[in-house]
Amino acid sequence: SNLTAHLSGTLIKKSQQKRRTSPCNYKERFFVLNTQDLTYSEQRPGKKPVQKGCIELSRIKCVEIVCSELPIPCSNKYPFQVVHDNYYLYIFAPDNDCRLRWVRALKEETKCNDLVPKYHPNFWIEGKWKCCYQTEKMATGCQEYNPIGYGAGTTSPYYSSSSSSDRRLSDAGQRVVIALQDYSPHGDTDLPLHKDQEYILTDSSHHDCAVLFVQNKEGAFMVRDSRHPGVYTVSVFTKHYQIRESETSMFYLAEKYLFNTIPELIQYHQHNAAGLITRLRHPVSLDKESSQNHAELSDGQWEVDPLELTLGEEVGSGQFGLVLQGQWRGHRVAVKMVREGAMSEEDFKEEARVMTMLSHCKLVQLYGVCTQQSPMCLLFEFMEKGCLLDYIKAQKGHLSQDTLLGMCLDVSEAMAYLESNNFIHRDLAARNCLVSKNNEVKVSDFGMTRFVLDDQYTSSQGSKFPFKWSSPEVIKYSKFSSKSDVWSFGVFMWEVYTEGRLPYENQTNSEVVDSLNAGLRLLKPRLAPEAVYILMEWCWKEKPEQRPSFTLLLHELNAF
Ligand code: 4IP
Ligand code: ZN
Repeated sequence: SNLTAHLSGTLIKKSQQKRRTSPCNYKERFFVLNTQDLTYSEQRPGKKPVQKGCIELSRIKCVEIVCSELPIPCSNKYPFQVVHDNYYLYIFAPDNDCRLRWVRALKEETKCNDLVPKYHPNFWIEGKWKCCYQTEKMATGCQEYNPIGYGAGTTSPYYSSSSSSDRRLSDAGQRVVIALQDYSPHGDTDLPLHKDQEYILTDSSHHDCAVLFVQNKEGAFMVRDSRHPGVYTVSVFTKHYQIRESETSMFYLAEKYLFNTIPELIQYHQHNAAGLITRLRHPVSLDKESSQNHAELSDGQWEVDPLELTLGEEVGSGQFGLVLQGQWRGHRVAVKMVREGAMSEEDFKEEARVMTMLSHCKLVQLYGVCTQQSPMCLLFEFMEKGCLLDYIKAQKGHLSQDTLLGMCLDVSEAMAYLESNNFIHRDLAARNCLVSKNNEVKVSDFGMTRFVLDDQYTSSQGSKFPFKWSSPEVIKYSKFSSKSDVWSFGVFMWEVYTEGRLPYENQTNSEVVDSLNAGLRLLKPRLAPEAVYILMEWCWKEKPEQRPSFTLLLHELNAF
């Protein structure tokens, strides 16, 4: 077939860095694929080409597109990989069609080889796999390899990939969307997206255009494909904004706020109106099941029947009021009684559904809410040993290195989970973590500051604002993100390793801001190993994008 015909053309290759001393460079080469091998040569004007390399096809273990958000340092922007022997050859095509031609032809020629079951969808760069953060170049892949067709395994519930030559599915009335840029998967259920490739929506509700805003509320929004192919629109109640792409291939709705991916953009505007008529408050879905669920839930699935709840003694007090011990359906629970006027209850009730769905062994579980009575109360998992900050102070001098590291690990696990769910904590600190009967540390009060009505607490001008845990961009522009959580996590680690000291002990808030601006950071706690302090400093990078993700932090901490 014409797929297997000899294919040739000029592409750019990255040096394979076979030796430790190999340079990292990008060279234009003339590639030729025939039935035996893939060769590349240097073309010299007016002279015979000189062959530089030859890869026997039988030695190839994987051929796939590379999905990466990293800037590509050569003029061809469409990377693919040829894995052979113990080497990764990265080749860059000038456009996506060209890339797909090569990938398809190479896959066709190698489909009967001894192939890898899994591959790495992103680059190996600076000693790490960008996809899974493994630090071993020969580490097993993190994504199922699909030897037939390009575009990797289809594990996502939302998308199935289709090749552009196969339009039968779209003829059957399904919706086809086109990826605006490469997207590399961050979790098992994530599907890599390849720029310009078509995807069939198997769950069209998420993008259906003929949406009536059933929830006729300010801030109801949805992302849909517009009438123009490949263009997305965000509809906010009655207004529609087109998602635009900047010259630097970033996405934006409002000019000044640029994002690498559409999910990041949406997440940001869920918290910040930034030029829109309102922030994106209520995602609207046409999915029958979920809207039905929503209806069911609003008359009470996470709604706790006060008759099922037995209240016990007081165990403390929190941001919203008293905390009591209680008993509910055989669980020991912590009941937070919400003081009148302390919480924006309507907003919270809507969010409670999302929050009860967040469930991880290192997160303090929200079981439900009791809104039928006043004051409203929230039911949480009961944590026998109370607040982590008090716990470490009380144990001062008796905490082993393993225990200290374990606390950081527990919390980074919970935070990696929140991060993967695009959920921002906004107030991570030792005082907001709790200790279980088995000494596990769990993260509590995630996202709750959004419902606090006390200005002194929520405004960065306020006296109760958690300044010393806040990143510069939060202090300056209230720009919250998982990366601002990462900053707070650095401070949290510092609290752990100082056994509960107050950060910047003798400094006022404005002195703290001045010293951060001057590039100063908290000093290394005596108990912190050098490697742990390096992680802290990494969390305190001025620019949010230079800070590690929680997935990466978790990985690093696990390696100690
Ligand atoms: C060379 O760098 C070229 O990039 C080679 O590519 C590359 O070989 C070498 O990588 C790298 O050292 P210099 O030109 O600066 O010597 P090409 O052969 O296309 O010129 P690969 O193996 O990528 O073909 P190492 O890893 O072989 O050293
Ligand atoms: Zn990987």
